[in-house]
Amino acid sequence: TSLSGILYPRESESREVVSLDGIWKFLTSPTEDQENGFRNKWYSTHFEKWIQMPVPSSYNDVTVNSAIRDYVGWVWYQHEFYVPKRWWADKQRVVLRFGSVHYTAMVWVNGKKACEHSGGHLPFQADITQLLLYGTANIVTVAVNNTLTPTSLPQGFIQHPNDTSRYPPGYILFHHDFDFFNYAGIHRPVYLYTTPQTYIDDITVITDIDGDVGIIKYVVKYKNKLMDLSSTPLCTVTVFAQNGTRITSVIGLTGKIHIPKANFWWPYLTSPTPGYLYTLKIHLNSETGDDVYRLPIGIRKISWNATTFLINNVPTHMRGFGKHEDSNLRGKGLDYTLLIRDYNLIAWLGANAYRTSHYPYAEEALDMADALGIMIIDESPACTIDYFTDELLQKHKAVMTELVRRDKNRPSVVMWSLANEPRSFRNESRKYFSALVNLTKSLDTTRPVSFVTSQTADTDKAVQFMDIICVNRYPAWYSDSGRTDLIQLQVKNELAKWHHVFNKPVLVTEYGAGSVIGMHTAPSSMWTEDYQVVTLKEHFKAFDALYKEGFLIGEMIWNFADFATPQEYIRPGGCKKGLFSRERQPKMAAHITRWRYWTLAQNS
Ligand code: GCB
Repeated sequence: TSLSGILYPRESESREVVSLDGIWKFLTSPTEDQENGFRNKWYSTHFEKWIQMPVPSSYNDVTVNSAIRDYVGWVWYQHEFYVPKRWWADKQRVVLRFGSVHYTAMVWVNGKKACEHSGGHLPFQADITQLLLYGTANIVTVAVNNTLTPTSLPQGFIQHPNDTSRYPPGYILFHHDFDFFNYAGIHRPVYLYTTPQTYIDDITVITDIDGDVGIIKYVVKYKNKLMDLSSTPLCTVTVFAQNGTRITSVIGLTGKIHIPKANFWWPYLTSPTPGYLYTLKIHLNSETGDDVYRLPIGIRKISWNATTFLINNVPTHMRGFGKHEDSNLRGKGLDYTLLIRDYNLIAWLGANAYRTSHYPYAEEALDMADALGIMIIDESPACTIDYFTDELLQKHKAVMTELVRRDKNRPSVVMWSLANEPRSFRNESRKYFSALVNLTKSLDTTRPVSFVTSQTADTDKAVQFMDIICVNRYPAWYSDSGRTDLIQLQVKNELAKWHHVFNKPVLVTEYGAGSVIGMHTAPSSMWTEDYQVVTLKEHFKAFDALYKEGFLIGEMIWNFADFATPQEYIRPGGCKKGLFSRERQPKMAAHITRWRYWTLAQNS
């Protein structure tokens, strides 16, 4: 049986959506007795002792307790809620949906297991119709474990050191090789939503263009919960323009719609109406009643060849950065204020693209990208894979399947990134990535597939399978530290080599320098804002030369904003390569990037 759909919960005339966000009860398991909560069935009654925890949010930075900040293992959340009796009377199907819980989650409703999921950053849900009590209090309990293993994505490693002269018995040392803090908790919204018994389970939309005609191909999948239907439901699909005007309707669970003189989806600053969205209204009529779902769509076409990346047949350069879901206090918790602030800054910079480094971002963030015309490189949570095993590959395939299922209809998503900086010099990475590319291409034939390498054209074993070469490079930072005079020469030679060895377009997915906001020297030196500015400027010159050669398709700075890392002596309180501080205020580097990106936009 194929995976069910995971459509974003949206209200309609047939669906209700209720948010369970708010302040939940929270407690940690005793470190030395991780099974305690399971043995004593913490999910079957109200917690006896707890602290308050906001949802959505990471739990790490909310308290003043380092044991909670650095906790490794099972933590528990609990919340009480009500559902109306009429949902039962009206035979509604009720679904509980989590936008993301990091990393492993087990969910109980009124003491009964509802679902489990492993992998942060992607949604999961369960039909809880039969577990609910209608018209009286319900309890939802969620056990969350942030432990990463050699077969989780990303990978992590637990050590139990036995040197008792240095570590007490039972002491856990947890480490991972990726460079950001392993925030954990219920990170994204929790929703209850209803559907009728026969419901729209999934929608797949593929768009194309022909002259000024927009083409929308769609497939609607429905499911039927209880009885067998005696006839196939009637599906009516109506297209609405952005201003709400009805354009056309067709009938059928699959179909192809032509929109004459269509408004195509264009990236930011390439059209007066970037991010133009139509609405596809799906109306399913069956003997159990009607179900209605509205899906925003953008009409656009992606193509690429050995040198060029095109949107709607127009060669397109990406101007952007890598980001993180990261901010003070909330960690990776979705925050609407931060979300809108970030998009205001993206628009201010004149950027048109970013990579969801190093994991899939919140659906709410991608909604904004769809609507503003920001191109997204949609990355899986496979950061810094060290060891390649069949077990990990199976997990990675499952994650790519979940990611494509979630984001396949988004116009903003223009490329899949399978991983960031895996150890792709290892021979095992060849088979591993070839299998992953094949799987991803079988799930989506319309978008290029890549991963982000930190290897060289001579050592990398996996880039050969990719559509586009994505490279991270830190001249004058991690190599030849302090030597900004070498940047132009090194960047030009290296990127040209990538192209000439593989005959594919090249995208710089990371480069930059750390700067502590407010720190200055002349001449510039590492960690000052001046040095970050010089580093970027030298790269700009190299990129301009390479655009003339024709194979560079874009530039992405590391990083949009400063973010939290594990505590390390190479990081002054986190990764400081942001154009903005962690509080989202501009450094000098933001101003020169703004000047560059607006200039590039005007010349394109
Ligand atoms: C990288 C990684 C990124 C780090 C960055 C850095 O190559 O891809 O996750 O944050 O370097 O600043 O060290």
